[in-house]
Amino acid sequence: MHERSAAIAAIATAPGRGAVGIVRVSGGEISAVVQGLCGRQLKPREATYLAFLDAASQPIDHGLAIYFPAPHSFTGEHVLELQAHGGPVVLQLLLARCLEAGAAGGSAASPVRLARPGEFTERAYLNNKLDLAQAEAVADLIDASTEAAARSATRAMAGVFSAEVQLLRERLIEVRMLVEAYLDFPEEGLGALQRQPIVDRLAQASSALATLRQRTQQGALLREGIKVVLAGQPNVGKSSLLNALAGAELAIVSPIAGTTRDKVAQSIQIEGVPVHVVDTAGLRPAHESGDEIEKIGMARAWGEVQSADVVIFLRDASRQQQPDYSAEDARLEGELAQKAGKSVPVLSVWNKTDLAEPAAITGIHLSAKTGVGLAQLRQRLLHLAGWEAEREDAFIARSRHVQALALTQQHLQAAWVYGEGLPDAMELLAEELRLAHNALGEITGAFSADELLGVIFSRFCIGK
Ligand SMILES: Nc1nc2c(ncn2[C@@H]2O[C@H](COP(=O)(O)OP(=O)(O)OP(=O)(O)O)[C@@H](O)[C@H]2O)c(=O)[nH]1
Ligand SMILES: [Mg+2]
Repeated sequence: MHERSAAIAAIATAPGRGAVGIVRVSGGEISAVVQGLCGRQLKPREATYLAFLDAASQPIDHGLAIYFPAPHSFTGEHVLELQAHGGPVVLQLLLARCLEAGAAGGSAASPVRLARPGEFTERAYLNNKLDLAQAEAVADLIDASTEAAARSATRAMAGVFSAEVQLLRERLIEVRMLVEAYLDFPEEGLGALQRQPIVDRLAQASSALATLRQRTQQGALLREGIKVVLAGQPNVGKSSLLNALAGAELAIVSPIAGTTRDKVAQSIQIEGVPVHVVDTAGLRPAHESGDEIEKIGMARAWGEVQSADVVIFLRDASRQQQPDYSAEDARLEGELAQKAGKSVPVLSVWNKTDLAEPAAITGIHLSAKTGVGLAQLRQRLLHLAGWEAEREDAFIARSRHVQALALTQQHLQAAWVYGEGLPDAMELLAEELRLAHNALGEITGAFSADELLGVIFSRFCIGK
């Protein structure tokens, strides 16, 4: 029997106790499980209150059973859903009973095994109930840590994202049709009349892609958030700033230089965007650094800087007049810019402005103690992350999608260049379009060469 047609079973609700717990079975033939557990066959899609029976026909629990015959179920297969009391033991008993009843069904029935993680959704994808992007959105909705993330996951799950991707693919297919037709029938030549539609459609596809990329990037931001690393000399107030941003006393604050030795991380959210803030050990020149632990702490701090999306370079406004302090600050600023990733912004932030006004006008001025300037810092972080608050149409997305769209754009740009040199570069243009089309197809998992052929043959009168 094919591996995929085996029935699978799992507890669908979260572990622990709850008022209700659900066991779900999905597979090719599950009537033995229905019979074994419910003592009869069930009407489709109707909740029936009954006793869930063990092998000796004794009740394990009472609850609701619903049978969804294929293809009208989440997975597209026959599905049995048992809603029982939500205790871990009772749910384990029910699950074990489902496996047993499947095995007892004889050769006519599918054997039932435990489902792998995500396997119900995987089957929904394989049975064309969802495409890849929608399947991912199911997981994203469950994992969503903010309301905005949940709303954009719902949009993606409903297929809005996939539909946009599909629209763009159709535009590419149209250009490809024109190009491939020329390649197949070059003797007919490419006059101005035929060049223009190709160029026009390329332009349309490029601009649609640009919009889609923006919306997707916003969605990736909502899902993955950004990592902000607090770096600076000892005692400038990094731990105080972490605590102020988090609104909780997470890291130890003291006037002793070198208080923080290890990194302290906390996730906060700003307007629904997850921001992972990392407080680090104060940085001093290597020849000055104290004991072994402090050296390890500083090495970790540099490690964090290297993987940051944004670095906050925190400076002490009350010490700016001290030559030693400001010389070290200038050196550190250079080293941070060098060690942070190439496109990673290093944001200069002056702290302790309640004690002294910073001489520098640039950068953000704040006081972790009084809270002045915190709101401005939050906005600045969102801005640096590329967040556009007014955009309400973000799609929850993964870096996989963002990368696929970036790749599509690269190929479209190359295609554009070849488009300038038509008709000589026709074959190169065709190849770039094919690559762009493939890259896009990876998002929904829809790519197949046959699809393009099908469209070409159905729309073109090839037998002329
Ligand atoms: N007046 C004033 N004092 C502050 C402010 N922020 C921090 N401090 C004080 O500065 C001292 C050092 O603060 P921390 O937050 O421990 O500094 P840090 O940068 O984490 O120091 P290390 O962990 O040693 O690198 C403490 O005594 C804080 O109370 C501020 O905005 N205003
Ligand atoms: Mg500290």
